Amino acid sequence: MKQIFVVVLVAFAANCWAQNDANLGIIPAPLSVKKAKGKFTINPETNFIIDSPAHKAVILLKEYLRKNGYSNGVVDMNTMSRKQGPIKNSILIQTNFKGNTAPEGYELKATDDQVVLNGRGPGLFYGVQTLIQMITPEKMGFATIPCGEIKDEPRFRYRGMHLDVARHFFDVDFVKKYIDVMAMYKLNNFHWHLTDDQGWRIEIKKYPKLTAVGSNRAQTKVGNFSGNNLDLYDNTPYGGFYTQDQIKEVVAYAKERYINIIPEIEMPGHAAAAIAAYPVLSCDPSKNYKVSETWGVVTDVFCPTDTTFRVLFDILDEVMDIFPGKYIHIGGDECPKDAWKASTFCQNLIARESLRDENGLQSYFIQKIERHLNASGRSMIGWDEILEGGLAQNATVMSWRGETGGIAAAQLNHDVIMTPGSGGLYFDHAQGKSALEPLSIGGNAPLAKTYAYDPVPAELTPDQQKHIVGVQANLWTEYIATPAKAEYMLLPRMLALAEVAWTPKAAKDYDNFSKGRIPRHLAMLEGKGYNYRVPEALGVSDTTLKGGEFRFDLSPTVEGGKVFYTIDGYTPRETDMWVNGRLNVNVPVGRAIDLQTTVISPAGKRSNVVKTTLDNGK
Ligand code: TNX
Repeated sequence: MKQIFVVVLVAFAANCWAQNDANLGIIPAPLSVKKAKGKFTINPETNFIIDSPAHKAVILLKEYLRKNGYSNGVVDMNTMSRKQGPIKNSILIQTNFKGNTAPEGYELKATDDQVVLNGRGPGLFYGVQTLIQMITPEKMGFATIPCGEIKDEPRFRYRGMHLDVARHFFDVDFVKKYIDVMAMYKLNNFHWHLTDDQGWRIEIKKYPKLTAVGSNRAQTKVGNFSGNNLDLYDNTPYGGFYTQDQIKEVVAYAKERYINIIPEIEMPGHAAAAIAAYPVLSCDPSKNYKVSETWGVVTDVFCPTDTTFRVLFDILDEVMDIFPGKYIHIGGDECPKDAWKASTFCQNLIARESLRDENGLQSYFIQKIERHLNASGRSMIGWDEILEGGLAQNATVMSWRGETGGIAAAQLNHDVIMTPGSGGLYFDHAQGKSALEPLSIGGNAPLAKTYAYDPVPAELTPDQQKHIVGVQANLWTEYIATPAKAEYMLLPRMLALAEVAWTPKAAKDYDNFSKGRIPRHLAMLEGKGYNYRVPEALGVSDTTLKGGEFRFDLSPTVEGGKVFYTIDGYTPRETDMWVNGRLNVNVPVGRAIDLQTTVISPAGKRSNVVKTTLDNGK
């Protein structure tokens, strides 16, 4: 039998890495990148010269330098005697420059002598994020930055990431960590899903039972709620909520990172936790209600009575007091009409207000809420069901059931945020073959699918297209009970979302993203303590190849990781041979061999195994 042998081992040369990449290693890829020869070296004498020492971007940069052991001077330009010419061996960061950049844009130029970064407000902050991504650490106190010129600004003004803390609760530290990684990738809106059937997670001072009762469920469904074991529960109480002080702290933390928070208070559906606390909010207060213990859509919904509106207005007033942003999300999705159909009150209301039917009543509900928000100078966002029965006046629509709702809303001149599950933006969907992935809700959204999404539908006219203000991915947490799993589902897909939201369509390139830039970023995220899904080895796929002599070019999807392989039928692991580079496999005539590969990261995280059958006429 012929031997299987390894021809070349290509180690990853980390320090020339970013230089070789067309996008200088940056995610999301900038609007324009002009590479140049050479690199700027940061050494202990390099000064950071800054015209705005109190700017949030500067605070972030100082934090980065401190955490990474750099002791460089950070000099206030205003205190310098002469401010002329390029000052050698410096990184000049300025917000008071003469020139035009877009509101969130920046320009960065790196030569051998100097790095200059210009931007205003969030633009400077994003410029610093780019600069940090370009820094490749060398020996202690030294680092390099590849030479080149970047001009950058985002494609969309709304770049959102959602987190459901109702189905499972995530504490303040985790939420901050989530906000940190959003900021690193230039996302600017955090959609905080604070209430749902399974839990009410925000303190409301006027209605303490919302959290005293509504934040606790008696137990939780085990496994997939539409699968087997329908009657299996964990028999363990579950709860958690944020105080208003904690929320204020998170709002301030996000603001430091140019991230706006959009709170979501669900109505009229997904309200079982609130109704369990205050049954008077339902159409039949005599019934027994409990905080939901399983998933799906429940029929306990708010009843459109005066009492309900008074309570909801009070709740929204407290919400508006602690969330200063323009937008308040009121849910609006998945509201079954059973309770309204059975209610004499609702039927009389429909008749009195000359509403078409229960869908008309839903619109009546939402429009009343919208007027209340508008009267306080805020704008309403709702899921696309708010279109049913007539759209509220100024509402922004989040299109989640495909793009149909978003298209209809844009045609009616409403602003739209695209977030379709069918577009790979539901990060509760699996990222690979479901048998190899942790429990998920169903649906498949691999990295490539998220990356390929384009938020602007071709059927809209150019004017209507302007109403597509941005894009968002959602992390629903029915099946995500731990921070480790939340991060696994988030990363690296959030990096693809960032590129969908930021990078011009023409500059997107999945090959460059997934092979050229992702490996370095995953290593960096690992170093910062994030969990993530390790993508399968590059250079192989789950398929059958015919022939006798095979050559593979294998590379790991995490920089510093290794591709381990077997040809003996066993699952590859860290005890096996590894190869980063060329692998030649010869298969004797009449035999078939399975080449199985797995990537193992520097910290020991592993990818799913890829099995490639090499068939020489068996
Ligand atoms: C639909 S998206 C929902 C959520 C679920 C999600 C699961 C939306 C507006 N409603 O309540 O968590 O599907 O993927």
